Order: sequence, then C-alpha cells, then structure tokens
Amino acid sequence: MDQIIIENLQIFAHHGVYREENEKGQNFYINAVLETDIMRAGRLDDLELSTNYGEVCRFLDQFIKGHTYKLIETVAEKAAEAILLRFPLVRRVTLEVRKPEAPVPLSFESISVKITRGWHRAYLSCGSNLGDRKRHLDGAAEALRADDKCRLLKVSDWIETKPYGGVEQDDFLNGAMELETLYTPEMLLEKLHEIEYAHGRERKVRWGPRTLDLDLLLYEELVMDTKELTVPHIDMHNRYFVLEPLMRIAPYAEHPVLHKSVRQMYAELTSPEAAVPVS
Ligand code: A4P
Ligand code: MG
Repeated sequence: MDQIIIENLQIFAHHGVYREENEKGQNFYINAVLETDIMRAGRLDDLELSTNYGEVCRFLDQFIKGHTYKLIETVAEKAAEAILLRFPLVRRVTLEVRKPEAPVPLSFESISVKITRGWHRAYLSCGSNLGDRKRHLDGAAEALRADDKCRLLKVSDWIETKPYGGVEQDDFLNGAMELETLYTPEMLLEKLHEIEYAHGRERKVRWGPRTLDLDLLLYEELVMDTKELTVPHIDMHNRYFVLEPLMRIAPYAEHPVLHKSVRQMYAELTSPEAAVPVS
C-alpha cells in the first residue's frame, strides 16, 4: 500500500506520569506513516482523492495538545484511532510518539513507542428464531452501523432456513454481513455479545432457540483458536445457513485454513455429490 509519511512533527504537550510533566509540558515528536491508496490522486493531480498531510499535522497537533495522558502508549493509541476515524482514506497508520525530554536521569537520545493500527475486514453471520426475528436482525445491523469503530459495508438478504444441529426448534431467519472494524477479534466478539444481550439473548440450550446469534466467521486472513474464540468459525463450511447469505455478499472471500472461497465451499456443500457418503 502507498504511504504518506510525516517525520518528527514537534508538538508541545503535557503527557506524563509526573505532575511536573503535566504542569510544565515538554516537546513530543511524532512520526506517522499513513497507508492509503494515492495512485488516482497522483495520476489526476487532485488533492480531493488523497489525504491532506497538512490537515493530518494540524489534527495531530490539536489532538495531542488537547488531551493529557499519563502514558505515551495512550497518546499513540488514542491518536492513531482518532486519525483512522477522522481520515476515511487511511487504511492503516503507524504512529511513533517520541519523548526526548523524558524524566530519566541518564543519558539517552529519545524514548518512544511505536504502534500500527488499522481497519480490518470481517464477516459475520446472524440468526434468529425467537420473537420478532426480522427486528432482531435489523437491530443487529443498526447497532453495528451506529458504532463508529465499525463500517458496515454489506448486508445480505435475510433468508429462511431449517434448524441445523439436531435440536427441534422453529425455523431461523439468517443473514451475513461484511464490515470493516478497528476492533481486535476479541473486542469485536465482546461487541457482538453486547448486541445479542441488548436483544434479549439468553444462553440456555447449546444450539437452541435464540432471539439473536452473532458469530464471527472471518477476520482478515487470521487463524486463531483460544478458549473464547475460534476464527475462522469452526463449522462455517458445513452450514448452509451461513454460506447461502455469505455467498450473496462475498463469494470470493477466502477461508484461510481450507484455502477455499465461499463460492467453492457453497458449491461443495450444496452439490448432489456432497450428499453421497464416501465408502
Ligand atoms: N466462540 C468461539 N468462536 C466463535 C466465533 N467465531 N464467533 C465462542 C462467535 N462465538 C465464538 O457461543 C458459545 C461461545 O462460542 C461464545 O461465548 C464464544 O466465546 P454462543 O453464541 O454463546 O452459544 P451457541 O450459539 O448456542 O453455541 P454455538 O456453538 O456458537 O452455536 P452456533 O454455532 O452459533 O449455532 N440453524 C439455523 N438454520 N440457523 C442458525 O442460525 N444457529 C445455531 C447455533 C444452530 N442451528 C442453526 C442456527
Ligand atoms: Mg453463537
């Protein structure tokens, strides 16, 4: 990805653990690498198609002056997030916050923290078979739209599906969503649980009836397996109610473990041969 680079932007601010630092202030120096596609802007010589580095510098200056944090870690974290929210063409930002006058009574040139943060593409499945199913699914999409750390890009139709998994229960309404998010996978799962609870979700029977179920299917090309979270979703390739709506919005999304596209997984699941047991 192309980069816009800002080096050693000097900002006088009041961050620090010691009261003296908060009162007196000191110089901070910021290095920022903005990852963003600037080819069209360059070819057409049009600033509207790029991110104005002057505006980014002024924004950083105001933001870093306008807040007081104890840690430069926090300065970096908050400023990176603010940039990603304020400048929509920036996909990722690497931010280094240097503090050459840090109160350490030894000789050094500078102390800094450096982080990279960005937007991540994720796919979700949603389902409901209890209460006003459409309202629950619409509500989930609405809640994600209302969250500034998520950009909901695509929402499938809601489709009727037969219950999967052997529990006798009412038919489901299912869908899939594509979004970009600043959340880590764990934070996104927390957000999904929050939305489920806001829709009266209770966890009684595994695979049982639910007002709203939100599962994380894919998160970039990430593969992870912890007690809380398995990504890609462990059973997505076997589920018609997942692949049918996902097929409608993201046929070419890739499963990073099976190395198959959604289209391929869907074809394998729904083809007549797939139903014939292998002897
Ligand atoms: N968890 C781990 N990985 C993930 C992930 N990728 N996304 C953990 C979401 N959660 C993940 O889920 C249990 C725990 O799984 C979570 O706390 C999380 O830490 P849950 O939602 O609390 O419980 P559950 O939904 O009853 O169990 P499970 O195994 O998640 O069920 P599924 O897979 O959600 O399936 N038939 C049709 N037609 N349509 C449906 O929507 N849904 C299910 C439930 C069964 N049959 C269905 C449908
Ligand atoms: Mg679930």
